[in-house]
Amino acid sequence: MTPTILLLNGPNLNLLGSRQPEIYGSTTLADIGADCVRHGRTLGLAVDFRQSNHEGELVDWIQGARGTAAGIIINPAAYSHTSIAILDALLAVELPVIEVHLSNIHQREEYRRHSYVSQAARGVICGFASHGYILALDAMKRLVAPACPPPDSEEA
Ligand code: CA2
Repeated sequence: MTPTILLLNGPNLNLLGSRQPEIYGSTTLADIGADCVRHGRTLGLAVDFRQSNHEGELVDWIQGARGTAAGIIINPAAYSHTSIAILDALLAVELPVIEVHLSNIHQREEYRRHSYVSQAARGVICGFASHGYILALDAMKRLVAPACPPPDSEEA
């Protein structure tokens, strides 16, 4: 069975491509989602790509991943720096978690340099713009199905 990766995006990321392109680039979230689904397919992973502006909805989705997803990739956006609720949900779900940020949060304002979510993450990728999501999928593939070839490979 194809493992599913839940890929979550936090508040305001729905605005990508429309404002602040000097920080976040000109790619829209829909473009990133389509790239992730396509790249996931080449890795033999199904990608369930979602965005919410609501902390509780993100917590509900993380809780719902138990038994349905093989791993979680999350760009928690501003909730990275504030949300113990999202941290607790990620710790409770007991799945591999990778945190992604478009920008290099360590090069920015002091308040962005700490992420609560990082405590639940196997790894953190930041500063590579939308390519960070692709890097996270490659890393997740190794965590969830290291020996499993993609569907179109000769070994499949
Ligand atoms: O670099 C990232 O991916 C961030 O998670 C983005 C968050 C920010 O709060 C984090 O510190 C770092 C902000 C997402 C807001 O995205 C916008 C996109 C376009 C226009 C306005 C906001």
